[in-house]
Amino acid sequence: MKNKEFKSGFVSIVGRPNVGKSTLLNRILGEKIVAVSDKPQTTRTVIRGIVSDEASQIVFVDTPGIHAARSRMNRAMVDAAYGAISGVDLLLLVVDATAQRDDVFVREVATKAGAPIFLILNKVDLVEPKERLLALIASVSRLHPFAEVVPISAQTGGNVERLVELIRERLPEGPAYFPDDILTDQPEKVICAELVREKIFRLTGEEVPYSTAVIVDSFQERENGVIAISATILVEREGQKGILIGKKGAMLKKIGQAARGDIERLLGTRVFLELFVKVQERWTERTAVLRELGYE
Ligand SMILES: Nc1nc2c(ncn2[C@@H]2O[C@H](COP(=O)(O)OP(=O)(O)OP(=O)(O)O)[C@@H](O)[C@H]2O)c(=O)[nH]1
Ligand SMILES: [Mg+2]
Repeated sequence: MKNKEFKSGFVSIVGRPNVGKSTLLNRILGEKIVAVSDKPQTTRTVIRGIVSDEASQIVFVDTPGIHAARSRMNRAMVDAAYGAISGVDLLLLVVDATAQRDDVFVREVATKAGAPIFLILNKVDLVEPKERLLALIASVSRLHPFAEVVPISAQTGGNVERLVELIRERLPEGPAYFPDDILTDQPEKVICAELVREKIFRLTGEEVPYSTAVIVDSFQERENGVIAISATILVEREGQKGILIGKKGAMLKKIGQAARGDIERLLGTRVFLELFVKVQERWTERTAVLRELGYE
């Protein structure tokens, strides 16, 4: 039977914050389902992205960046990332080719991993001159017997197809874990909240994104095919609420428009998006809220 040769596996994408893990997942899927921003700690939870074809299914696991966490929420984020290091078939350990390399960290993850590791050198579009890349590959290869060292640009897509081929070659035989027509294990509501959160990360400054969470309260398809979404943005202080709403509501409008564009592209239908801002003091330290958000 053809079924016998079907290959499948779980592949975690791990690394320090801001190295491009979520950009890579979106690039591989060809759709934006996870938030990407130039601020560290954009990703808060583990989100799976699924790539299926006739002969295989790869379940990619995007994870929060591993960092020295202080708040309760951040500790939960890092725990989630460490949790995704084991129990998978392959690990993509992503490093930023343009940043100072953290060898201690790379070795630590390599020691904890129970699966083969591909060391992914990302952002190579920024590496000049190109000869530098060879030196980088050589030096990173000395840190651990990686199954592969793969230079890519998640942003431009450079070498990403090759990476997916290399992953497929490594997959064990196994069943399809998910239906072949779904992109992620997360409900649409969660992805919509993620896309709104991304806009907050991109459009507001320093502290605001880190005090913000988004909950989709309702998601309804109307008779005319329009999907009506209503979401609450949580912040920790009145001042942050003011910043998010902006002068005469300008900032909230900007966030809503940008998020609606992404959500419409993803769902392939017109969307009506309504946003509300609510202050909930110190929610990043409160178990009940963290649970409701799926962060703990
Ligand atoms: N030039 C360039 N920039 C990239 C590349 N990949 C990602 N970036 C940028 O790097 C920043 C961080 O990207 P993310 O995908 O959010 O990084 P992450 O590793 O998921 O970050 P956390 O979720 O915070 O752990 C964003 O500004 C991306 O646009 C790349 O290949 N080249
Ligand atoms: Mg991320």
